[in-house]
Amino acid sequence: MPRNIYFIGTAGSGKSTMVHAFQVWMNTQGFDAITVNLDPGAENLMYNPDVDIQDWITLKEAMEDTDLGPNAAQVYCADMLALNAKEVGETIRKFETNYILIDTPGQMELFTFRESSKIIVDEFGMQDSILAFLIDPILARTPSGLISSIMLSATTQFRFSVPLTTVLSKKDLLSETELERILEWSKSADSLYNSLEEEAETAVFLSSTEFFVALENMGVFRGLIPVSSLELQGFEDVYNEIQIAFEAGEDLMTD
Ligand SMILES: Nc1nc2c(ncn2[C@@H]2O[C@H](COP(=O)(O)OP(=O)(O)OP(=O)(O)O)[C@@H](O)[C@H]2O)c(=O)[nH]1
Ligand SMILES: [Mg+2]
Repeated sequence: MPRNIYFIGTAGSGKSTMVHAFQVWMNTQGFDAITVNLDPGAENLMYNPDVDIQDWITLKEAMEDTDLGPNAAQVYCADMLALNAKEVGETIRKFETNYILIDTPGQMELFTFRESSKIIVDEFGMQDSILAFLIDPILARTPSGLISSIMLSATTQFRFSVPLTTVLSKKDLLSETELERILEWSKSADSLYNSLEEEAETAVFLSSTEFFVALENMGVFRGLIPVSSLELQGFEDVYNEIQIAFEAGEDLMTD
C-alpha cells in the first residue's frame, strides 16, 4: 500500500512548496512519489499535481454557483470534498507509487476542523497515513508564537488518529542562533517557560506552571524537524521520521 503524507499548516506556512520540493528530493533518492492537491482555491501552484481536487471543485466555481463570499465558499468547498472523496481516492489508486504527497487547503482550519477531511483520510487509507504539520518560522521566533503553533499541531493530532510529525519550515529565514533557540524550546518545557517569562505581554495563563505541565503531559515537547524547501534541506530527517512512524504502526498491527 502506498503511504499518504498530508502537509498541513497555517496559511502561507510553506505546504505547497514543500510538497513540490519533497517530491523532487524523493525522486533524487530514487523513491517514487505522486502529488495530490486538495486545495480547491490553489492558484499558480509551482508543481503540476498528479491528482487535483480542482478537477472536481474549484473555489471560483463555488462562489459563482452559490453567491457565497470567499470564506464561506471555502467552507462549502471543504464540505464538498467529502462528496468527491471516493472518486478522488479511486483516481489516486490508479497510480503505482510508494508515496502520496498531499497538499491541503491554505486555511488549515478547513482541513483540521471539518468532518469531510476525516472522510478523505479514511477513504485514502487511514492506516497508511501520516500528517506533516508545518510551523511557520515567523511564528516560532517568539515563545508565545511557538506555543500557539505547537498547540495548533496538538489540536490537529487530536482530530486525526494518525501519527503526526512537526516540521519547522523555511529554516533558511532564521539565523543560526534563532534556529538553535527554537529547537531548544521545542524540546524543553523549562527553557520555553523561562523565555516566555521574559517575553512582554504574555497572557497570564500561558506563563502558569500548570499550563506547562499540561503541555508536557500532552507530549508536545518532541522537538521539530527544521527544513528548507528552497535549499532542499532537512528532508532526509523528515523521511526518516516518517519511516519510523510507519514502522511503529506496522509493528502495532502485527502484535
Ligand atoms: N525562504 C523560504 N521561503 C519559502 C520556503 N517554503 C515556502 N516559502 C515561501 O513561502 C510562501 C508561501 O509558500 P506556499 O508553499 O505557497 O505556502 P502554503 O502553505 O502552501 O500557502 P497557502 O496554501 O496559500 O496557505 C511563498 O512565497 C514561498 O516561496 C522556504 O523553504 N524558504
Ligand atoms: Mg498552498
